[in-house]
Amino acid sequence: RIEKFPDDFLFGAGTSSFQVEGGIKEGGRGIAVHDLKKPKKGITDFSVASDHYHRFEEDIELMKELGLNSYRFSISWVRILPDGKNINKEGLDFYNRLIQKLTDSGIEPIVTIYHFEYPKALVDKYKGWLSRESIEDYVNFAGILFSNYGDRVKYWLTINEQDHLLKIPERIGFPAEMTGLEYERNAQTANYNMCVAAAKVTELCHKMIPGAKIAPIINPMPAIPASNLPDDLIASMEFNELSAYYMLDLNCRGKYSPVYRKYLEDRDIFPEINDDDMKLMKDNPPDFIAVNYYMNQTIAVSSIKEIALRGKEVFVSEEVGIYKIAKNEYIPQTDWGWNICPEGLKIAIMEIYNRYQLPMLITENGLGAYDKLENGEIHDSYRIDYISRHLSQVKDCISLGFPVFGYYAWSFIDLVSGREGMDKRYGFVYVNRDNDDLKDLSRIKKDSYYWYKKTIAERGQDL
Ligand code: BGP
Repeated sequence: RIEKFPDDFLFGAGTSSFQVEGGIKEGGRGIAVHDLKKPKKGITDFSVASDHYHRFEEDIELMKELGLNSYRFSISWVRILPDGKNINKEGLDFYNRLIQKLTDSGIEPIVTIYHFEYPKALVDKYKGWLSRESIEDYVNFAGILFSNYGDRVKYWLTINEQDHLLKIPERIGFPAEMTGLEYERNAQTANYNMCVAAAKVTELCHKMIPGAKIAPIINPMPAIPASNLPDDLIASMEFNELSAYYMLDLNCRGKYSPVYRKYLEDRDIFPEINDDDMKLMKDNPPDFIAVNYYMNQTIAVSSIKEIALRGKEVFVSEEVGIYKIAKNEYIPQTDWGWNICPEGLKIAIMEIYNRYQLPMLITENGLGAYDKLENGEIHDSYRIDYISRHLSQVKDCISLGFPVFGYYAWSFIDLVSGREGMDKRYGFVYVNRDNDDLKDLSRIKKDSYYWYKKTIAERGQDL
């Protein structure tokens, strides 16, 4: 087993624009579809978030002190193109200053082009990803980023977690009334359009930025069979096919896998495809695969013989007649019911590499928890435990020869969680605010911040 992580290993942490920036009405920013979603009672919206829009310089100083050699963030589509078409110079300037400050600080920027922030203007205009016109608008957006930042940004990520994005209607601008089979069919069209768009952007990136590397981002939840019943193993394999690989197969091979194709055809929801698009995807595979890993699933066969629609609940979807989620006495859960299974990260790395033979970057992994501020300190030993156990699995994979070249904890700083606001915190740096009280928004280093600093400095020798 290797003693330390390699010298060029990227030790990073990440955020996404709408979850961390705030300032949603500033700098000429337009409206993104999720801005319109009303949060649950008592949960904050994204209007102030962690105020990174005003404090990014202070935040980058904290990254530098921590010793991060890379930082993953996303660029808000609606800051750059508020109406989806016309460039907003203030938005360009903001990210220009951010990227400059990172590179001046010796921190490698890695940019997610599209992390859940879709312009409302494009939904109003042509129903967003349901229309083929969406492809050109995404390519146009990416091209603007490549020409403005390609001199300093070498690593690009196309679409954050397309596999999960498609299950969250408000993030793709589908109307709430759209449900059932109609939703499923439209989600397949959106998925296909996104894959074509990602292939075009991959091609463009290689043309515009020599030496740049670009990847799709997947959030796999590798399945463990619930028992030694062979049918549970088959159900687990089908779960992986239907929930994760369908997207990567298009991105990396320009193909629908047989299981996925059959699944769609049985439901009469296979999208309209054409040979030129499939060829485009096949000819423009990514340079690596970005993996966001939070949890595994334990899967049992579902014996009810009927065709059901996929559930709308993002993380516990079941397919009646194919698979169901089972309990696992060996796997504890977070306060939000997410399985904690570091070995699942190793399983994901091994399976993805064996299927695609591409290098991998772990672009998200972290623990959402209720943190308690006590006398100006946050003792988050639970987060240290979670991250160290996952990083240790990454070290194991590298020792075995799997090409993983970086790890980004989620998140660098506390930010607004997708659905739980500021209650569910992920950062190494605490932001002094609650859901309903902005307090002073000051930054406080948690115990995990000091732990990660030491781990990076020693290149993970204690893991
Ligand atoms: C990933 C997203 C992130 C982040 C994370 C944690 O799916 O890419 O943006 O939100 O999950 O999820 P949550 O905030 O719901 O706990």
